[in-house]
Amino acid sequence: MNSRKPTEVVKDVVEAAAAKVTDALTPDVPGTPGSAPAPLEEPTTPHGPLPPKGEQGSPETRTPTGAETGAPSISNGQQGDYLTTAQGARLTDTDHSLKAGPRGPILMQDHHFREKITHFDHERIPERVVHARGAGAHGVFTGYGTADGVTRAGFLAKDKETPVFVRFSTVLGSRGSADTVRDTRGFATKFYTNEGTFDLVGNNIPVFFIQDAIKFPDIIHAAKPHPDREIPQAQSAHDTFWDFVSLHTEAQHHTIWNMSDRGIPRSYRTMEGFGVHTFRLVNAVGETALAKFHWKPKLGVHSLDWEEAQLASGVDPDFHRRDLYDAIEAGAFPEWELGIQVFPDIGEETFAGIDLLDPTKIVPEELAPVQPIGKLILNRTPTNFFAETEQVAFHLGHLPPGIDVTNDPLLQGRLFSYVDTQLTRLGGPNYSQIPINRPHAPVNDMLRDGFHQHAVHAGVAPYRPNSLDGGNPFPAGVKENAFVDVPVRVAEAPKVRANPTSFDDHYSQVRLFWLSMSPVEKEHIIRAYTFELGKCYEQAIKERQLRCLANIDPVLCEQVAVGLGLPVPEPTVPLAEVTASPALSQVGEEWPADGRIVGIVVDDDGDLDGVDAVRQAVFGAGMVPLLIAAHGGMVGHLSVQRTFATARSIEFDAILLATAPPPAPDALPARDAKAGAAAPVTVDPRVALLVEEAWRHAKAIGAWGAGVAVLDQVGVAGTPGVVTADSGPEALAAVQALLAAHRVWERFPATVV
Ligand code: HDE
Repeated sequence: MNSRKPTEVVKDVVEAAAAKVTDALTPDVPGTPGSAPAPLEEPTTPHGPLPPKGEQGSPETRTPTGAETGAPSISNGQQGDYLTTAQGARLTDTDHSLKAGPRGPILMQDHHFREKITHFDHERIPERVVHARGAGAHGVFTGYGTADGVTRAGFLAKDKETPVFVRFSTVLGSRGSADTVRDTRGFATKFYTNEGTFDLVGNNIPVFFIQDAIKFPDIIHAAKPHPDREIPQAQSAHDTFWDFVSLHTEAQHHTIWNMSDRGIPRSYRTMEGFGVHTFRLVNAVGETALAKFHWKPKLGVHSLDWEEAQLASGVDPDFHRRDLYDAIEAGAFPEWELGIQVFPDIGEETFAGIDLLDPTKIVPEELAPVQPIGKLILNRTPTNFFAETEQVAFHLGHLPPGIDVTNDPLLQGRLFSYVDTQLTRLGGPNYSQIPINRPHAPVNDMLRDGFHQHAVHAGVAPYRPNSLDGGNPFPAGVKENAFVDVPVRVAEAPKVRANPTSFDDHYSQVRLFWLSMSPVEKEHIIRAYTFELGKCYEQAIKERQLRCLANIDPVLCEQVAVGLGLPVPEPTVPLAEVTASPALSQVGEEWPADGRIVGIVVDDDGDLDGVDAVRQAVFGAGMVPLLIAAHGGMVGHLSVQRTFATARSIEFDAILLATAPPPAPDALPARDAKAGAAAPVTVDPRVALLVEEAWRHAKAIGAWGAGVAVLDQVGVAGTPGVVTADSGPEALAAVQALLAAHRVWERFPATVV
């Protein structure tokens, strides 16, 4: 037996492996797969599992009923130096099945073979019916104490820190679909509060397609791939989606948000989040208020360009997932403020004429400001995707004392759906005992048995009242901080399948959204509708949606009609008189550039000292520099992260050119179509393409020294957001200033106002 502690052995192995790799070849950019560099030869000296990467975290080790165990989380998954069976018996060989002779049949008695294959056969679980594609991260929430007057929820108290797990997602695509498709994004947060877990299961869009939960299967069936061919994957640009939303006009508000830049976020880090429904808050003396939850990203709300999003779907389908994890690894921790809009709870459940129970309506921030109540920082990536991101189970019925639900008919239906779905997805009723779902508050329920029961319950009386277990567990009162349902009065009314008439207004807020957009955002909305409807086959569906657009705005309708080659219909309802809400626009301010990716084109003859200085300055500014050169390995004393063959513009927020590299030896169209250029070129065509695409996507471009020649060749010199400077650091400073506004929108003047 090895007498040394596993951690000591691990440390030696990591250090020995690291020593073999030169500093120059281990760039301090995020994304390396393991916690130690891989040695060239296969390691053969037994030692324990390597530790997770520095930025990785796991669920705290808690018992199934929420008690701290004190065990390090790494001991959860695997331990010991040797390969074993699931029962811990050490194995000599996992490469050969047990056979009757080397050429004979496999023997039934080969337990290791059967165990390995059987387990493999069952590795997959059903993916989520919606929000299947997602990425999670751990973090911490700190209360500001500013919500104390309206809610007694303890996790919002001043400086109170609560661990959280957040899962971002798309809605429509299957688990392996691309991140950057046009879609709504999920923004679900699990707060492990010591008064019980609170799940805020929201989206990046503050309204929803439907007003009643019973319509959820309809919108999802319409938006998912067609049932016959199962295409298109993760898209709304198809007939069934537009068929439904053009007939079911309460969906028009959500649809315009999806057609806006909100449907193609730059990053999970640059999304707002919304609880969507109105919740009811209860303070320490039992007073209630109505509230809507908002997440405000520190970096501002930013989006991709549509062509960029489409390219990313192929070039890097994991674009958002990678961005989230790379940013955390680089120390650019994503950050949001949680805020609430608060409304008096005076019976009607309306505010400024807006029905607070209608989930297709917002309350403009200008009418009810968002008041910050706490801060969320994501600072750890998961150690294991399946265990954490796939198995996390949210439910908006997971509420701590101080936060309660309202009668929003969408919310009411969701209260049913989330438990129901986990029963199939996670294989039974005990999914709260899976490590990522374990509460951090003491659990004493009377739920027993069932598939995958992890708790070893003592006692004989899981029922109440009992005397055999001494009466335990006892009901708590308000004094003991119990969750008390607010005794809201329910109006006497007939039992009906109907909506309140206030839900009938389907267009006023759609128009409000449109009128709140800046000109460039309006251009993007026009192109999105035109693209999506242009992908439909049925003429009637396009015409029907144009009728809806006529009820939103004549300019929008006309521009889309022109693109579709169809006549412009007349509105069927009067255009609503609305006041724009500037808070809905994404442009016009300046934001920090943390975690942004700057691509720097270099070659052996370029200003390498200047590039080094820029690289350091990019790191210093909390961004990530990626050097792009003709070949991998080293250029001078600098390590290269991307080559002309592997780089694509979508990966970079800005491009800096230190050189105008001539076509590299592999600039052969037969080998790399990107190298194909119709006319002879002096600069490598892949570099020219990089710059052209970045320019088309309104990105900042900077050049110094020899790099300036690329701008001339591509024909973008002197255009807005294309800067030249005498040195690398000066070029970077100019590009950084442009990055603060996210994109150089003025490069492409808008035609609508
Ligand atoms: Fe969901 N939703 N939803 N939803 N939802 C699910 O639960 C459902 C709705 C949202 O990262 C499912 O565990 C119904 C609105 C997010 O794990 C399912 C209705 C909002 C996530 C379900 C809605 C959301 C889900 C699928 C109509 C924004 C991903 C897997 C009444 C406020 C959570 C699962 C994660 C997931 C049902 C509408 C957000 C089937 C019936 C509105 C972020 O239970």
